[in-house]
Amino acid sequence: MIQHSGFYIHGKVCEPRPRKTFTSLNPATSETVATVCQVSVEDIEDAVSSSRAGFAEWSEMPAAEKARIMQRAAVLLRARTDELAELEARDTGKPLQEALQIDIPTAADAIEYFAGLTTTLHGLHHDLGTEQFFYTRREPLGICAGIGAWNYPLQIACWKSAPALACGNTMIFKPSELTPLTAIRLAEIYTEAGLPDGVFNVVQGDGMVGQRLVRHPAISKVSFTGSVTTGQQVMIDAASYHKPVTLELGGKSPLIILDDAELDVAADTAVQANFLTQGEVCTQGSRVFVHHSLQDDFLRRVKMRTEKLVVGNPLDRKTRIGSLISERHLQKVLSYIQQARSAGAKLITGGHRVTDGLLAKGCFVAPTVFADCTDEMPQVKDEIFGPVMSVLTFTDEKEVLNRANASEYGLAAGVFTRDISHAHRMASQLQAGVCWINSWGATPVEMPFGGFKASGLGYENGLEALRQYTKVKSVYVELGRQKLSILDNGSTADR
Ligand code: TXE
Repeated sequence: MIQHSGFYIHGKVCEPRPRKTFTSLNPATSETVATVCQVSVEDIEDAVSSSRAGFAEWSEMPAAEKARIMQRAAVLLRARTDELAELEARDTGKPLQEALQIDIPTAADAIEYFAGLTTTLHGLHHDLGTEQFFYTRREPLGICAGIGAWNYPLQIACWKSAPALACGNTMIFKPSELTPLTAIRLAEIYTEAGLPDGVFNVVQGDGMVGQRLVRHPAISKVSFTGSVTTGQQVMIDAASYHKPVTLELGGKSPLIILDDAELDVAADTAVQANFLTQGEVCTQGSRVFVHHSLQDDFLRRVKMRTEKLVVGNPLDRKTRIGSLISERHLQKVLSYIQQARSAGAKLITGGHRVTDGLLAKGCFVAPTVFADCTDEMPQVKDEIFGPVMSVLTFTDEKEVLNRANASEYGLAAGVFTRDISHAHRMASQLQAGVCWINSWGATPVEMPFGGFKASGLGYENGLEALRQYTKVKSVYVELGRQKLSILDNGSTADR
């Protein structure tokens, strides 16, 4: 059934005037899931005015009350897991099973965690002797903009809104135009939980709408998830207004398997690290460096596991590989597969579009593994954001560290070894914001998440996120009489 979706301003869905609309497609079937109203310039002004009013109320509400509202929202969100997961699967093409297990629970985790931190926000008091002291106040920034990507739409909306709201800010959120639906449900849930009107507004539209938010003088901060190029543009636009940005961008992350690794665990994890959400994950472990002595055993295991993954209708619970987000993105992924072949990489499995039966209407690509890869090959250097694993070999630790770090990106990295001291030594040298040891992909909300180099700026999650959404004011207090050097002529007689 085709839905009609508006945007969400001041506690309600808005679509009063005739408006420009765009459609949100289910990429697995090419059917329209919803027609969505694109906001106009006036609508953005309405969202800002509403947010201003929301800020006046929310920033002054006692922290415990804020926490209770956010906790209620987390409970409501969890209670609607089935409905939200299905909507997310239709909007993104990802397997329903994943949306049930990852997208919705981790979205709720974020709201719950930051609800708990709301009452812990505090400044400090510092004595400077007996007559002076200062204290600090951790103040909200004001109206924040959240701009989302299409791979984890609801999770991204929660990773951005939960810390922002916990710190007393309001947020205007713009989901990706490719996945506009669950953000509206989140807004409805917040309202139902008791969030004052205007504290979380959702606007809909393309990059121009995103840019208007970034350039709006009343918006104090931008948190963005998306591509490196757009992230750079966001930073340039935000710089004109001196507004801080948090950027969560792409990656080309190395997963390193040392010669003493437990090979079954490494193979299981490499498959998950590459093929979860059809590889449309910023932390995809797409450069797999395996010690040369293990290559054949590793490839055998990976091939067997990969070929068991069911490519199919995302709504079928057995499906593990769903549809890519769009025909355009599908063509990009297929072009990288072709380039890998032309560059001499050896195809181990996959390497083609899947068009069996009804899948022909969608954007399905078989999970693909290439061996005999070299660092210069296009599929090894560039972020593909699709189900393509490149396996490379190495002989010694120094070499693999250099090669792993020789990337413009620095989002994630991982090491597999039984020697835990060795793993820690390597983690300290890997240029990545997140390093996993004998694991890949876990992003518990308690753990700061952010990229080095071109992969981003700032952090989401963990206590670090609170710093991204507050400013510190220092208040200096004089109890006696200030010593004024400019007036100090050695005598105090005339004072
Ligand atoms: O991203 P864009 P796209 C990578 C991945 C993917 C590529 C392109 O490699 O293939 O990016 O994806 C909004 N000012 N990632 O085209 O264009 C836009 O409307 C403000 C990695 O979707 O960056 C959308 O809401 N906003 C990533 C959001 O930015 C602007 C996840 C992202 O769009 C804007 C997704 C502007 N000037 C893609 N232009 C990750 N980090 O995981 C566009 N937007």
